[in-house]
Amino acid sequence: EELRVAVIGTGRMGADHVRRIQEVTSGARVSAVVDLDAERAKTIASRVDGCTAHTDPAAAMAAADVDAVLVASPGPAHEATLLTAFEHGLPVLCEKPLTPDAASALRVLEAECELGRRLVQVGFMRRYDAEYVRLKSLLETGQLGRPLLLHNRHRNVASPPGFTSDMLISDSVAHETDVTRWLLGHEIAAVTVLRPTPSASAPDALQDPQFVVFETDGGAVSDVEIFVNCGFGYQVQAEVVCERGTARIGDGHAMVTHMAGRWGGTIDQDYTVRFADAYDREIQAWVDATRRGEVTGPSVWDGYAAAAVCEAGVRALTDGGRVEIDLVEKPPLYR
Ligand code: ISE
Repeated sequence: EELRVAVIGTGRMGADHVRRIQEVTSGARVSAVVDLDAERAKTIASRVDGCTAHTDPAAAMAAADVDAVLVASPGPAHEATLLTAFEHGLPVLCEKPLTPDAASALRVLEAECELGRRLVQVGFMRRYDAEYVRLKSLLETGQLGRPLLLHNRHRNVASPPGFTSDMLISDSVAHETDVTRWLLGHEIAAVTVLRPTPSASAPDALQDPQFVVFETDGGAVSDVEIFVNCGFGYQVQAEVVCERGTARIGDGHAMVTHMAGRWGGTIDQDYTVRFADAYDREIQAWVDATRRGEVTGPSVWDGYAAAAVCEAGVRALTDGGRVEIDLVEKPPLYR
């Protein structure tokens, strides 16, 4: 049976996922789209056979021809949508962030625990990127010994309108909170944020770049350079320093050219391009698992931990100093 998916939110990611499900993913089709902007929902629905357009997520989730939900609306709208999906027992792929803060993430976590089974996969797509997967597999062999340090670089060409200094943490570094936890298998226990003099290319009053330092409960340190107006390309790199060696990804040397007295290559400009394959694999894995009646991938626990770390990170950015993170005890559902 083909999985009939309602896509909630048809902004940049939502519209890309509609295209992906229709053109790339096997075993699924989009049966409904939802957007507060009715015209936008109608336009996107009109491109897909048998797809209905809605402005209210609850109406789409109540429809008979919806088996699963992909949530790509803005973060503050996620909690209400997730709780409604739980009422209908619908499996969900929820784009990051799970919710904007720890308290709301915890409410979602408690609601899922109440159900007694997982319904949600959180959209931390880097876990499906071929290079990250290779790095994770290498660490798991133990050949390099214990990880001591993780260095992350996260650069965007330019920040979108309305992007705030807090969002460098809550929207961008959110990915490195998950990468750090997933690669190292540790929780993040404390965060410090340093603020270099902003780049002249950063829009008014934006604290860009920032340097974030995570301390983990396993004794490792993970740092993140986040620079969302670097101007030259979309770059995500990671290097793990272990007791017996190091491993690094994201150099983007897929093709090196030598020409006219120079050597070089090209740099992707955008995450929908750099992580296109990761998104493809993420959505395919979600569809496959859902059709088997399973839920895999990053969980609500991972979404909650990321929300708690980001909230502490924003506090560290604002107040300065080191902020500790206090997670609730991990419920059995996620162990
Ligand atoms: C955006 O929301 C993402 O998720 C991208 O992966 C990240 O690079 C960007 O900085 C965020 O704004």
